[in-house]
This record gives sequence, C-alpha cells and structure tokens, in this order.
Amino acid sequence: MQLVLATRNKDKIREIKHLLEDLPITILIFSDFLDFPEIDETGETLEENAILKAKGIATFTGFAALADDSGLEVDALGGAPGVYSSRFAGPGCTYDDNNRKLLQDLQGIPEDRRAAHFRTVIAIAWNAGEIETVEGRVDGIIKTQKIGQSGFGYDPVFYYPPAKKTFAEMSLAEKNSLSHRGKALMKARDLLITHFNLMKDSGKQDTSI
Ligand code: ITT
Repeated sequence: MQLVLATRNKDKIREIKHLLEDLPITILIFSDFLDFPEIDETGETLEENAILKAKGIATFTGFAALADDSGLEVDALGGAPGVYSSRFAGPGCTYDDNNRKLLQDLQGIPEDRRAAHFRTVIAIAWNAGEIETVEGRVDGIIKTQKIGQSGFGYDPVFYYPPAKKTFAEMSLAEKNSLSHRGKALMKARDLLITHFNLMKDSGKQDTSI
C-alpha cells in the first residue's frame, strides 16, 4: 500500500507524515520521483486546487495521491488571503513577506476585529478518476506581531485562544491535535483505513478474512 503526498511543501509533509506514520502505508514524497510535476493551482477554491493536485500526481505516479490545499481566511479582509495564502505578498514571496503584509493590512484594527480561521481541504485520488475530499477548520485571532519559533507560514501570527498561544508556540503534536490540517487528516485517516482495509485501532492490516 503506497500513498504519494502531492506537495513540495516540506513543512506540510512533516505534519502529514506525523499523523499518518502509524498506519501500515508507505508514504512517498516528491523526492522519490524523477521530474515530479508542478501542478498549477488554477482553481478558485481550496477544494478545486486540492483535487487538481491529487488528480495530477495520481495520474503521473500511478499511485494513490493525497493533496492538501490550505488557506488563512481573515474576516476583516473579506476572507483574504484565502486561496492565495502562499502568494499573498506576491510571486516568489517568503512566509515572512506574507506575515509582514498581513500585519500591515491589519494595522490599527483592534483585537476584537482580528478574527480569522485556517481551512484545509484534503483530496485523496485513489486513481485518476476516483477522488474523495475532507475538510478541517480552526478559529483564532491574528496577533499584532509574530510570536513563537515553531511551525511555518502564518503560525507565528495565528493565536489560538483556548491554548492562550500562537500555533508557533506549539509542538508539532499539539498543533496537529487541534489544527485545521490535523482535523482534516483525522478524517483522511478514516478514508485510508476503509480504502486499504486497515484495522482502526492498531493501525495494522486486517487479514482476518
Ligand atoms: P503545495 O501546494 O505544494 O502543497 P503550498 O505551500 O503552495 O504547497 P498551499 O497552496 O496550500 O500550499 O498554500 C497554503 C499557504 O498557507 C502556505 O504556503 C502557508 O503560507 C499557509 N499555510 C498553510 N498551512 C498552514 C499552517 O498549518 N500554518 C501556517 N500557515 C499555513
């Protein structure tokens, strides 16, 4: 049983692998393939882009492929950056550039109007034609400055009130236990367990029949 992660984002790969590592599935990543293609994210929604990526990589590799499309949606910015989260500050921008632009765009806006949420849509293409999607969401607040060193992307500015810290102040395990990606991945695990006929509790293959 093999599953390819349809992403080149090493930070996402780390989080996804952490939540799937106990399943008896071989996880393959972009560096396991020659000429792993770059799939253009031409969709207008996270779901469309997740499907494009999963389908493209399943077609290229011949293996089942799991794609994650995620975005930060900020209420005061009408849901931006949303589907454009990775290129918010322009082509070729870094995580830091994006955070700087976000903090600038929200300058002067008080904390009670800085609500935001992360959303992740995960698409699994079992083959080029058969695709399932699941979703996860987490609500928080955008801080006025970066806090914390862990995580990636917008994590240093995304404050999670129940834990009284930003995502960048959390360990990988803590973030995965409550994040948008963690929630979507728990649903994706169930799809994998059913599809590959794995036993739910032990993570071992069911050979009873
Ligand atoms: P792939 O398309 O190759 O998977 P990507 O980085 O382009 O990688 P997305 O299109 O899903 O991925 O872009 C989402 C962007 O949103 C990402 O680059 C980060 O800046 C941000 N992001 C996604 N998940 C995040 C998380 O858990 N914490 C903080 N920021 C996140």
